[in-house]
Amino acid sequence: MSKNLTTIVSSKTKTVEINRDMPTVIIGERINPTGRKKVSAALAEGNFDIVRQDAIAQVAAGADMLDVNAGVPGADEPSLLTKVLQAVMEVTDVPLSIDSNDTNALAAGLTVYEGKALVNSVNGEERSLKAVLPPVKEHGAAVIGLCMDDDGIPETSEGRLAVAAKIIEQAGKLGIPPEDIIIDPLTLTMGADTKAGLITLKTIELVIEEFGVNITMGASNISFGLPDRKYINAASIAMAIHAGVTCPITNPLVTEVRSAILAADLTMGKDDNAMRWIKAYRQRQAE
Ligand code: THG
Repeated sequence: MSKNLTTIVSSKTKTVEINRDMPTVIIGERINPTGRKKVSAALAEGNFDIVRQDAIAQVAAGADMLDVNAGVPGADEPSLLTKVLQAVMEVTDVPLSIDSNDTNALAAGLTVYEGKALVNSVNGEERSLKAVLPPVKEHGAAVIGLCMDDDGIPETSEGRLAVAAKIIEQAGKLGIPPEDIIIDPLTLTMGADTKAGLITLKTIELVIEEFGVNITMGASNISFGLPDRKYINAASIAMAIHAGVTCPITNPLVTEVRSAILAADLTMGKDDNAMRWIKAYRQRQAE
């Protein structure tokens, strides 16, 4: 039996536990200007109304955590990300994932965050490990480790496992335990390579077998460029949960996706007496 480590994240008032025996933790993906012109424009003007609405709506739809990305091209990201985080903390009490490629923005986000954050992300590049892991340790945060390094994204699952191993080892040297590392096998679109899903699923299995850590993924990436994305996202997320994903980044407002997650949890024995399934059904009926 592989290990089943528990990751704990928190807000000021709420704690979320992540492990493979518990219901899937949904990390809402929508607070992200990428591909959303209106959101980019609003953020650039310092208007956070859409962000607040996206936060409230995702939590109402079942998000257990929210991913917060403020990557507007040309903006001062450390400053913008801290403001967006503060806006989200004003309207919701779920723990947050601080999402940026800018290591200064991640560090700035950690200084305003109240609770134990999830930092999204570090990867196997020397530059990333050096810049991201020390503030994660300093703030006692958890961190997502992406399976890519200075040579890019390995094509094979074994290659991605090796990057995960390197991240876990480097973090360990700084005193960050494996419980505080959530591995992302990386999800490329099947619109470009129809073997992409299979590689991701196999990576999940290998990483769990070896380390027993929690696994996330940008679950919607898998369908970029393809039509009828919601059906692809729903089927693939259910399979990923079977493989061992415990905290996918996805859109709970898409009923097909949220239902697929609940159905997968039910099938995996993670929904006692089908209470969560029935509650979600009643909520939809009431709307
Ligand atoms: N791994 C980790 N973090 C990540 C990703 C990952 N963060 C960002 C991203 N990938 C996950 N988040 C999203 C957010 C939105 C979409 C996909 C992934 C998406 N949005 C629609 C689009 O672009 O077509 C538009 C949404 C809208 O207009 O409402 O698909 O892989 N660790």
